[in-house]
Amino acid sequence: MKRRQFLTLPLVGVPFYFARDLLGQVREKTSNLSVRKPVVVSTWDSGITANKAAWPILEMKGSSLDAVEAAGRASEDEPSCCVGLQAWPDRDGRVTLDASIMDGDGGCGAVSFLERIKHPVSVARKVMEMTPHVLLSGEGAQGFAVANGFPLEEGKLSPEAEKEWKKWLEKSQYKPVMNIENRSNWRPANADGSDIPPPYRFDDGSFNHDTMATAALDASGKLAGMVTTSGMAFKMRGRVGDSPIIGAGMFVDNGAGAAVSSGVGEEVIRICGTHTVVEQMRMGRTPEQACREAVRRVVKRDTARARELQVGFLALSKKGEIGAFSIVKGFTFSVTNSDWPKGKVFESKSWF
Ligand code: SD4
Repeated sequence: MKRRQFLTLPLVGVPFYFARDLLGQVREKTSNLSVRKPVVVSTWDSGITANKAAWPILEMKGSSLDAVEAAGRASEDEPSCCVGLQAWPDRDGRVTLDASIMDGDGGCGAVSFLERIKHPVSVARKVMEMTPHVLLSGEGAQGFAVANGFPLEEGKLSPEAEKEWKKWLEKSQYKPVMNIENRSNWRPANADGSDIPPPYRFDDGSFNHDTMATAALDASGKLAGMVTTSGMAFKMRGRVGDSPIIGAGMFVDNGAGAAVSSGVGEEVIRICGTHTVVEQMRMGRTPEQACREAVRRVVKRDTARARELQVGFLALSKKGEIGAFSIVKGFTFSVTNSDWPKGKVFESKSWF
């Protein structure tokens, strides 16, 4: 498709509606967003901020890798429950960060269980560019970061995080909050929204958000992706989610497309989520169909349990098609390109 178009393909009545796709499965009614490149897409409506940092780079014909790193850094700078050093801690009261970055030629780097470093996404890029490794973890990742000039921060919880952690300690119950990251999900009782409590809003009234993941396609047709997160709030100490696992939280291949995920990482790791999505695109599925297939695999494993959790996949094909799919309603994503220089938010379809 040459121009940006939002296509909700009304497949009823189309001769191939009941046709089987390349993988032999019945095609579902689907939608597809095809946009002009360069383009950047990020998870959630807070992705608008991430995209805002990436867009000037892409607009100036910069690389998708630089663009996604800038997006990650912007998210890490923004106070939130779930990204960067101001985020909520693990159950021992320590903030541990996971991040990954990947170009479309197999270059990738990641960090997990990283403490007291402000920009994990940039450390991940250094791992990619300066080491023979893909993933550095914990103390070793921190030492590598410091050796490469990243300041060692204080390691103190933000006031908001401390408050939430203490509240959590009263019950010590681990239950991920569904769609915590989605601003548009909040339904204030007061017209001005002032009654929405933390974790949805901070005391200054600004909104909270969660794991940020970005994919970009640059002017030269190259793809890149990144994810940055503090992982699940109040997780067991040492827990690592999908975000720094290449092929789980994020995967990119210039020959097919890029995919990122947000939600309960354990479910994503089990099915190699984003690798699944990219391989589905390679076999001819649209980004949305590809994301749906990954969601289907999560749901199939334990349907009753799946209703209680959220996993969302977001994909960008090498041709500039965008699609997403989630388990439950409420997964949104932000798109920025020359048609939407300030970004536009879409909601994905969901299984339930
Ligand atoms: C994790 N996938 O650590 C991350 C958390 C997340 O929206 O994405 N939350 O499992």
